Amino acid sequence: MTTRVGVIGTGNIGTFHVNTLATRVSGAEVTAVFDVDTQRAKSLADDVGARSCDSAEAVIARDDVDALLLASPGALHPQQVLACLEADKPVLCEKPLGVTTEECLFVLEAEVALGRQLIQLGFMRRYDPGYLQVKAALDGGHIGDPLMLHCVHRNPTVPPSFNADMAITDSVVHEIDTSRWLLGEEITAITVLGGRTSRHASAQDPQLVLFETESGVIVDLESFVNCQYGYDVRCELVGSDGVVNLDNPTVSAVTAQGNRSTTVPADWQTRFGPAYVVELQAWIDGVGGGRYTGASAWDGYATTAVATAGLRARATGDRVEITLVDKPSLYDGACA
Ligand code: NAD
Ligand code: ISE
Repeated sequence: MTTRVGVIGTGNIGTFHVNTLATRVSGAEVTAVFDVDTQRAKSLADDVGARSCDSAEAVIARDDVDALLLASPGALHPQQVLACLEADKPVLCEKPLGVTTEECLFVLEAEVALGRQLIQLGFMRRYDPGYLQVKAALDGGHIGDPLMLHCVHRNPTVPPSFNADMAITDSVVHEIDTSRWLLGEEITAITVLGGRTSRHASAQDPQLVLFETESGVIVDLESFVNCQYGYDVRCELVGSDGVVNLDNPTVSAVTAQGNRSTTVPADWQTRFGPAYVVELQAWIDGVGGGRYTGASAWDGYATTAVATAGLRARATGDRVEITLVDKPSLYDGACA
């Protein structure tokens, strides 16, 4: 069976996902796309034999669209996800589910009222072989009880408009999701520290972010979005009986003149390229049978709740606590 996908937003990741669906995912066909940049949408549609539509609503309503992929700006996600729910069509929504906690809760409640899961969030690290090995080491009992998680998330550069708040809502959200998923518990408090700022940055950068979890695990994250040298995402999970490290995947190493050197991925597409393919294949495989292996609307809500608390923590310098609503039973047994 082929799942016919409509894509809304054909910018960086929308284009990447359309090409992945068209060339590397089995059982999927991109049939319709929409972007306010109509030239870009048309050119991409032509590349993959899809139709370029006049609006997001038109894509969602089409009879030849079974499922939607949203890669529009995050502020538009709640309204577009709700339209997918109204049309009773599954949707893979790129992160975030929404910009405010209230709108994420509204979407969550709409899905709960529907009584079944149609929403998956695009937190692709859950499909990365490295992160899966870290999780397997913890869940397999190899390092004992988790105590601390040390993380680094560095981007080479960002545009001057990418401010310190965006570093939290756009970049740090990945560690919010991976920490919750790896540890299997919620984050209850967040603290954000600035410090000396890089001369390459137009806003506070780097930032040190601390999460505290329900059981008392401390997560520290260096978020540095102008590190210059490459895309560097690593972590070390410290347990009571051992440690597990996630490094950049090494594809080759040059050893010469007393040195051994490896490359650092250039960008997120390079580093997580394989994870996006697995993510999209799992989504397509699950859509038919209503089986979701990825992040849910609950994860989207919880992540935005932590990120928005992080914005307050950053603005005030205070430790900010996070209280979530009770988790609806619809999400019992979901990954996080
Ligand atoms: P982008 O700016 O490159 O692309 C966004 C696209 O949406 C643009 O082409 C823009 O014209 C279009 N758009 C604007 N208004 C629209 C509307 N009303 N309807 C439809 N399209 C509209 O941004 P991006 O980097 O591709 O990010 C898009 C989303 O994907 C964001 O939510 C971002 O956080 C997420 N993202 C996720 C990852 C990841 O690793 N999972 C990576 C990058 C981006
Ligand atoms: C981007 O939007 C992503 O989601 C990338 O995965 C992340 O590393 C980057 O910092 C974000 O800007």
